[in-house]
Amino acid sequence: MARLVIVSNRVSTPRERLSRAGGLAVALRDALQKQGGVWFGWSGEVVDRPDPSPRITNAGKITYATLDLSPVDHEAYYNSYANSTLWPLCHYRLGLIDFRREHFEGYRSVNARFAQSLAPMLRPDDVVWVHDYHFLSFAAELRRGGRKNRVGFFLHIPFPPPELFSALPSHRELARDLCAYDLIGFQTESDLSAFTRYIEQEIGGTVHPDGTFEAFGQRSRAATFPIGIDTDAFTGLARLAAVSPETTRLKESLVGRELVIGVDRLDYSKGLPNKVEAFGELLGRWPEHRNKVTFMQIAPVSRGEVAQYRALRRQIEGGAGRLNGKFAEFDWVPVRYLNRSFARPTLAGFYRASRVGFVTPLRDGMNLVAKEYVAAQDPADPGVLILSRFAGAAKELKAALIVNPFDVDGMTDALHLALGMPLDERRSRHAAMMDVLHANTITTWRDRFLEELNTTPQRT
Ligand code: ADQ
Repeated sequence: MARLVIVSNRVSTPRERLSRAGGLAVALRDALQKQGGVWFGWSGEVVDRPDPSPRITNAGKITYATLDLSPVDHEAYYNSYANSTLWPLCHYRLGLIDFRREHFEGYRSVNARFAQSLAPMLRPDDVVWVHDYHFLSFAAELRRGGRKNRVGFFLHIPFPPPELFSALPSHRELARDLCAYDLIGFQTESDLSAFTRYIEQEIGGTVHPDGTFEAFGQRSRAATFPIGIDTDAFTGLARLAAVSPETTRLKESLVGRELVIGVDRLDYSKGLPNKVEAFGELLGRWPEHRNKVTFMQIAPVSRGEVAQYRALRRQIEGGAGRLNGKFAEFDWVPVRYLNRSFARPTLAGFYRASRVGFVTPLRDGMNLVAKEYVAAQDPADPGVLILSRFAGAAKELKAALIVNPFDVDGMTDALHLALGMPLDERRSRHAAMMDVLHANTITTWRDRFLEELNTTPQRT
């Protein structure tokens, strides 16, 4: 069996505890352990003079290889181009894009440096799987160095419609780089169709019904691979966590009140201000929920160095503070807002203790929190998932209460409906969603992608 090489911005090293690592990291690590291989990427460190050769750690059949970034590269590649240009663009937020040619050049030069650093470690038949928007140009740089390996790419975030993507000043160069991959995976049909429309309309390429396409004189293939979770493992975690000290303390603190839970990175794509507003509307329109329901939003700060994230944080703090000031009682605070993350078993227990999972991103590649919330429920007395129609997960979890996250009134109605939903309806919706989560797990996703990549004809 050919060796597998995983490339991702952050590498989940053996030192990282599995309780923090998450289903994706575990699934990739398992594949590397089985086939033998390399996990390559950024160490997470920023240093003045980065070593050009990767830092190597071996554990079992896996070699972990990581590089540091210089402060200049970190700013141009990570903070600027990846997180202030590509991230808003792919989440349909043209108004938030900050494009500078020098950031694009910095992004490409980090892609080039990383590819050049991996190249000497590559064997001719290694299969390379690159993850996410940080490395759109990685395969092109490997090809420039003469590598003919099978190289696949999976985009974890949405691909925007051609009308938006073509607003990016460097869109053609980036698309040309992307076409150096042999297989390009998207989360949903709408991402795939946005990409193939771009190839046809903007580039004049040809797309065939099986997803293969020709563009920029290269041949590649695009397909959908909706990411899943380790469903049974997460259900097991939640079952155990139902009686953990943290879950017990949480339940005691509610004193019989219902809990609505939100778990998101603090990011403008996640629609947090609208959620807080909808919860406030609920208490305003239906006074019977006052003092009976608590909304707990867990939102660890991410990308705190990017200005828009700092502004968002202030906006949510303001919204939650006003709402609490208006409705709180001496023994009840409507919104609990926590800027911290929790270990996965703790989260699993919190999901299970919540009557409503409130997952309403404005745009999201998939959203695994939605899937984890469903898997964590007690089938005999499950909670209700409220899910944005603009999360990739809504294409699969059709039995959720699907809402438009821009429609605060509609979200308020959904909260009211969810809190009053009868047990038999909750059970049947939950069972329908569990069928979906069992049919497409993180293992199914990984194996399907690797099988398709392994059977792609190798370049000569
Ligand atoms: P994210 O934007 O990070 O991921 P999401 O899929 O919701 O979004 O979460 C990924 C993981 O992080 C989940 O396992 C979740 O439990 C964990 N997580 C989120 N908030 C947390 C918190 N407060 N504490 C602890 N853990 C937390 C990107 C894309 C998504 C896509 C994933 C995977 O933006 O659309 O689903 O990649 O492809």
